[in-house]
Amino acid sequence: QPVTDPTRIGLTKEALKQAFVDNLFYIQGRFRDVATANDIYMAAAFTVRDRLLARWLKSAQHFKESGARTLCYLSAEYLLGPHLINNLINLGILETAREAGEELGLDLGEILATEEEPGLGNGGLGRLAACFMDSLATGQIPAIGYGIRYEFGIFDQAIENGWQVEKSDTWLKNGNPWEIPRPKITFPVRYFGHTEPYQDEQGRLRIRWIPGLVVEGVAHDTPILGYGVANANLLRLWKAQATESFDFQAFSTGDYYRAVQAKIEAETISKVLYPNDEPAVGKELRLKQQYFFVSCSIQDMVRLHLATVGPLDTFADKFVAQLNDTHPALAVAELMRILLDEHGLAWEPAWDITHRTFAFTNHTLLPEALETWPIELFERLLPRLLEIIYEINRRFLDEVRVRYLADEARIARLSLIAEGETRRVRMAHLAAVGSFAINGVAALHTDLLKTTVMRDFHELWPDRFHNVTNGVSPRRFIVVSNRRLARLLTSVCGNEDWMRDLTALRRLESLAEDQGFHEDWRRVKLAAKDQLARWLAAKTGVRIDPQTLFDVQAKRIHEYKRQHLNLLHIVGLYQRIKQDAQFRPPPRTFLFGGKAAPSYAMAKLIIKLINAVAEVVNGDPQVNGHIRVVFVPDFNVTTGQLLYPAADLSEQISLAGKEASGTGNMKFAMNGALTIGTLDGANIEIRDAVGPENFFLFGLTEAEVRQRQADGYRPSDIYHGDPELATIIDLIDSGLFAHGDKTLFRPLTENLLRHDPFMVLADFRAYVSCQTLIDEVFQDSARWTRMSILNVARIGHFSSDRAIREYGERIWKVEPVPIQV
Ligand code: 26Q
Repeated sequence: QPVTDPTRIGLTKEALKQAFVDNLFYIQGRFRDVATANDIYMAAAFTVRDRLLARWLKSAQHFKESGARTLCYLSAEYLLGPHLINNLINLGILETAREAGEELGLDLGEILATEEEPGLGNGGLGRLAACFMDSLATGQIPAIGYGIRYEFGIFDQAIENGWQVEKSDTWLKNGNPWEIPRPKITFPVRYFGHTEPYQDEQGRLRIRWIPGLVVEGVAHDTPILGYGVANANLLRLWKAQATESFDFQAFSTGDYYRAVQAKIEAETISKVLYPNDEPAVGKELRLKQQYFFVSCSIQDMVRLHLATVGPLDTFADKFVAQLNDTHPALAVAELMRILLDEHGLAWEPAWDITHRTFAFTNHTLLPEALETWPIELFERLLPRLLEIIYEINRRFLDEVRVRYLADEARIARLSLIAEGETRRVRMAHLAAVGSFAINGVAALHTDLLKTTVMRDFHELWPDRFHNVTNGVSPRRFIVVSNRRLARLLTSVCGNEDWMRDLTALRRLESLAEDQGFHEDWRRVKLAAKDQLARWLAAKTGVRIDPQTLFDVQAKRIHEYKRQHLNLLHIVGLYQRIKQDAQFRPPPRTFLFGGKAAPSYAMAKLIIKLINAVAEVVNGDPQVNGHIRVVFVPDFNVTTGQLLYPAADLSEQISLAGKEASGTGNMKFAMNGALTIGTLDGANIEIRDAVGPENFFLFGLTEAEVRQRQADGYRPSDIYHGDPELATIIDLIDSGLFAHGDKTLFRPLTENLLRHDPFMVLADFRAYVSCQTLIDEVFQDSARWTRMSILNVARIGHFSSDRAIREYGERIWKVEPVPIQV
């Protein structure tokens, strides 16, 4: 029944104040004078949550009654960022809430800063899932996001003595007001054990899986509200708990210790996010996690279908499920298992349903990042799923055999099973075979997919391949992150429509030469730089000057992303500034941010080198007025919101062909940073959109990279042919940045000289020349400002709203279903 209590749903200042006071008393159980910062945050969050609930329940009810086709996004990661600010904006009550706070003597900024962001992801892929949830709701597409409720998300990064130190992320310690636990929505998930055949009542042969361990998944629901609409979708994350029956079994034999052990083992499954953005070898718990959330999600979809629509033959009409990389690829086998074993369907109709349900997004071309699992582990942990995968493979390879007349080499390449010393299941092949659509995340990436890792699949099924270039949420990355820019854009556009149609920013083009507007534009940028500088000083004691060029590289630390190329440039500048009194480029502040996978030694050494160079450069009075280097600790959504608006220059310098898309490139450009970048991932399309004259391009093309590699790339030749480069590398080896230790950075320099798999040295000269051009252009502040304005004016295509529209039209065939307030 419609809720009408204004204290629960009213959007006026008075209603918000009343609700806040009520919640502080009745939920937090506090009088104002003893309330902690967390009490106040919780009361504010519940005030906003109440206002989401009416919209959410109405959406759910309407979707159910109308039988709306629903997109299920299956992702092991959601890097959401703080909820409160986003929900205030989407409800359109940010300013009202600020005023309500003021009248209660509360500072909204402080309340917002109290929230612990849910860091349930590593980087790009997890953040993409969060942007997509935002855009799905905004685009009024009925959707459920399924994933894991990690008790510990991505680690908090501290820097100690220049090294990364990981601290556990305790985001739930003060409670999570955004989630609603659903203790009655639970599903059993089986592991281990064996399978056996039996005859069902109709006398048909069926398979039964007798598990060795059963764990339960409990739904935890978070409403995701769209911007400026009443639609709210569901983010359903699963938490693992021990099943009661399992406990009782051990208790009844008097084995209390074993019962408790079993409980711990069960709860371990959703305990912690794997902090790697590449598969780690053979980690049983990781495979357990993947099956855990996939099984709960598919069981939930089947339950919803049976409860609302009915017969399973229409399952793929009601639902479409997007696999966010291969992490949820087991869903293909799990849906088959449920249809075959639990609902008694024959193989062909079950496969028809399954195959019409799934679509698959690939996010990487790096062969080492393609997920495979040893058969031995698979067989032990998921015996029934392996049987099903074998049968999928048998039928698939029969098809291939007929089509290619027993071309054995091709059959081996396409097989879901990689033969070799240890046989392994290829998850990308499982996902591809089980899906009706396969997509890459940027034009170049999709082209390369078709010709490299997925070549044989593309030859087999060319029509299944699509490109959907990534996008990011303009709510999160402009409105939340950069209030001043948002206000300026609104004043130019005359209204806030650009927030849901980012291409409306084209109107800025007419102001690209306007003197007065230039001043407004620069004021906005300077204020963001100032804000970052103040935050950094308070947080780390490091002082930076907002008048300098802010050059930012913020992303996971990876050799292919080439943070060390950036460093070589910095060391080169340091050296030249010291030795040549004539050489005085415009002052720059180099900012780095990003986490390294805890087991990735080279990435950690790169962080150490950044901090080591920072220590020497910043401590040298001869140069520290010209360049400064800062490593911003704990790059996450919250710190990103400070960095993107403050950047003048965005570093997107991966080796061509390695970065599938990149999304930071879009976030920076949306905030008026100019890009120095290679022809990689979405950089290519960004450059086309903003105009090549407004983008600093350098480096080898992907084709040139392949050619150089084929010709036999010898990085030491480059070292010997470029004295400046040699000096820089020698300087790093000299111990200058390591208090005399000549060996500390050897693993890095030796790798560059001997192997240089990401061709840092090959691109060095072009990179430095491009940086020199940037120095020149930056001094012409009218020219720089014009370029910056044009970047924002032409970045509209990279909104996740556009990406979701493309998925909806080309792949999902879903339609908006508006909800009335
Ligand atoms: C897999 C198996 C076991 C453990 C961990 C993983 C794992 C986890 C996370 C593998 C990969 C990831 C994350 C990958 C990722 O973030 N990829 C990025 O996706 C972005 C969104 O499409 C792209 O923009 C980036 O180019 C891509 O690198």
